[in-house]
Amino acid sequence: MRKAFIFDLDGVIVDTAKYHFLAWQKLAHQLGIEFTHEHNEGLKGVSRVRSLDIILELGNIQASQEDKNQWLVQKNEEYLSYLVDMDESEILPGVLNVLEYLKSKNQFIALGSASKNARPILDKTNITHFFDAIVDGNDVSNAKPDPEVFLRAVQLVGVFNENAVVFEDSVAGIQAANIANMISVGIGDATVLHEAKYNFKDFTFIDETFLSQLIG
Ligand code: B16
Ligand code: MG
Repeated sequence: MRKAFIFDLDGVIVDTAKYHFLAWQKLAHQLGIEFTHEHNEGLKGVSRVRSLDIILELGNIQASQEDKNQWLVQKNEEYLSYLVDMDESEILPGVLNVLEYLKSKNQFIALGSASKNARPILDKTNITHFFDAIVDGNDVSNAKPDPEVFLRAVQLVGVFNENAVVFEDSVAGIQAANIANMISVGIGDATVLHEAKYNFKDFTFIDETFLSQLIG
């Protein structure tokens, strides 16, 4: 039976958190708000709109919707400027091997990301062809830990939830996978992602034995 392997994007396939950080930090400084790497950790997997609200709360700033919209556009333009030269070299270690192995075993591969910039990132890194389904921030209305993004992905490939595996680097994403009764695999710090069923520091630690067990 074919299973579905759902990949988060930012922090799992590519390390775009560093670009989100630079773009949010620039906006925060402009608004007189201190914004550190630690603050940025709390924005992983969080939608763009919610991220801005969190930053404004840090600075105790109340703003009109018009101002917020303008800042969201500004932040995204700054973020996109870091992606101009993006290519395959930004794919995180071990990811391509796992994608190729799953493809060779005829498994469904899907993307489940909160980012509205997911498709151009997959194109720039030249991996769009691996994906049977792509669900991103443009397709869902409920942010992780709501499982909507992963539920859409399994619907698109026609697989039951319990036959789906989710690779995630955010706590909210792991919770979303668990709520949906999918197999959650944390990528990153196992202490932070302790709610995941399995944990790996990165994809270089995921071997074919583990993957073939999941495939069953
Ligand atoms: P964008 P993921 C998430 O992507 C990021 O982790 C999060 O930091 C970002 O704010 C969010 O996408 C929205 O991204 O501004 O590009 O729409 O981890 O769910 O792939
Ligand atoms: Mg992520």
